[in-house]
Amino acid sequence: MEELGLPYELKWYSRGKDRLAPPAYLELHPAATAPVIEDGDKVLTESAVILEYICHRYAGGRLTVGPRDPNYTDYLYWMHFNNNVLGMFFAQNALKAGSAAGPDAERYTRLVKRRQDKYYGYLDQTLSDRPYLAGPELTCADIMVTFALTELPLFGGRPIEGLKNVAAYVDRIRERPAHAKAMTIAGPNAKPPTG
Ligand SMILES: N[C@@H](CCC(=O)N[C@@H](CS)C(=O)NCC(=O)O)C(=O)O
Repeated sequence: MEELGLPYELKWYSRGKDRLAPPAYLELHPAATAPVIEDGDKVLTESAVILEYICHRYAGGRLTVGPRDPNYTDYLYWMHFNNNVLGMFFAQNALKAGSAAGPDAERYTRLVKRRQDKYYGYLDQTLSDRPYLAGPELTCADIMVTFALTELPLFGGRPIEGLKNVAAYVDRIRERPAHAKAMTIAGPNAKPPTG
């Protein structure tokens, strides 16, 4: 919303003592995943869905790439990159929690490591010749992927150490006024609004 300069209201839901989403958040949507948006009587989850919905419905397709554009496949691929990242993240957490043991644990550990190495390696390689993932301009694909690079490591996701082009890309994103403002309002160090 900050990148598009559109008006919105941010609602804050504090976690319960169990560190899970509170009942009011579950009432909003049974998936209880973040993010969730409310637009009139519509309630939407899934970040990729939310991004495309807002850009097409309220911004004439800005920040998106169309099927006839030459960079469409790049856009599509990076829009969905988090499917892999989050899969690895949850597998890693399950392994840490000890839900897999013996040969299974060993196999999954190797699988996660191999995927992490290859996927993040491909990300770094992609960013060697372009400032943003789908080309010269920021798109929703960058908004999708940035979360995995800046926020997920705070919860145990793969850090970006050793990935030179990714590190420069993250700096580039952080320098954007819209990103900086969004982080002030809703980033990991943001405080709930008072009153
Ligand atoms: N595929 C979903 C994944 C959403 C997701 O798992 N979000 C995390 C936060 S980043 C979540 O809701 N975790 C549960 C929790 O934090 O309680 C999307 O892209 O929106």
